[in-house]
Amino acid sequence: MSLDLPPIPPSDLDPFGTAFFDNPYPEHERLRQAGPVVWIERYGVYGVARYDEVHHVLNDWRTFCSSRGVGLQDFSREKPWRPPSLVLETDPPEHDRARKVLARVLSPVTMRDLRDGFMEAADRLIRSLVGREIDGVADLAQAFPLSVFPDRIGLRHEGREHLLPYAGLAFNAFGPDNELRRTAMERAAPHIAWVNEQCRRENLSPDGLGARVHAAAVTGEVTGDEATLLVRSLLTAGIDTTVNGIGAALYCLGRFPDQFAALRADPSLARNAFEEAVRFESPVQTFFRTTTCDAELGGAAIPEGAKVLMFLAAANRDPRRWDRPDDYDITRKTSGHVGFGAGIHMCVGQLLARLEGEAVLHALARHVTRLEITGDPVRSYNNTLRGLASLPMRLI
Ligand code: OVM
Repeated sequence: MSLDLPPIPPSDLDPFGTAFFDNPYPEHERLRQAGPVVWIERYGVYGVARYDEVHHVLNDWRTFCSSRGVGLQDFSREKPWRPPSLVLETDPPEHDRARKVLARVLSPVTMRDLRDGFMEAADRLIRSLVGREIDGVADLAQAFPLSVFPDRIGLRHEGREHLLPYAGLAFNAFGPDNELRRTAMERAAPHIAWVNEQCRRENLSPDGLGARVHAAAVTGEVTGDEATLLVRSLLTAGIDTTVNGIGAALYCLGRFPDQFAALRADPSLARNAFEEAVRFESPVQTFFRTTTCDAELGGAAIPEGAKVLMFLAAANRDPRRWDRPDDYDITRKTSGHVGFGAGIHMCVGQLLARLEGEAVLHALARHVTRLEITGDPVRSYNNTLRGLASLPMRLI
């Protein structure tokens, strides 16, 4: 036993339990205070909750790899529930080839083409909701992405109801074999079958983003089967994430009326107001990495083959990094938050996510004078995603 490095404080927390999901903030503070690295006894994994260590792990892919899975399961010891993602669950150099294709499809040039249509769609949706009692989740946070994303991908209309359950399953699958994950797996078969089928070139409209992923197979950059798997990444990561991001922004603007007033006074703050909601709520709460060798982290010794759980949400509110971390402030300098991750795996769809968020918040700023929460928000439980199942509200 090595005595020259400090012991790692244990934690009996269940970071995938509903009690924690109901109010993670006191536990986040306890984890940050315990030390730079903690030992999560229940699952036999290391945890990092301070900004510096989370940022370090995200930026050292050689030591903290993704190819053994970014959930609790170690793919080198257990069979993954689906063929691994070619971007999320790979390391360089395989990762970089796949990433390049998606980065091109989700580039600033693509955003320029999508922008006007997204702004108009958000305008129309918000105008249709003003003066009504609505569910901010179903009628807005889900309705907006579902009204733009599947069409732009080039998906057929029939079966789109599989998209959110499939994403919910994929994000639950990163967690332990708890009731959330088991229940999702029991119901998974029809969602998996539909999504996998839609990823094929012949099932995507020729003018959509899905077809543009398949265009990379024509030039030989990837194989046809790889292109199909890359479209699966768009369908897995592209919808429930933005639903929860937009939901987070609505929940923030409802709880902090002075911030909604500031947004109305200056609608050009819409994009930063969305970004700050991603920092504040962190729709993607956690990801894991696996050590490729014996490593040192925050002064602690971590053996090879260990899982390290990154508490992205805790890093995004670490007082060592952020002033007034628990304030939702739409004028804050948000850069550096890890709500989209960091390093080589940082969200490849972040421009599309921001465009959706900006479109919704810009429309709210122009068409809504009051945004009121009118009933109890209902939480949605997922091993990775933080968000609401329902948010009763009135737009005036
Ligand atoms: C993927 C993917 C990427 C990011 C997040 C994610 C389920 C999946 O490539 O399939 O969450």
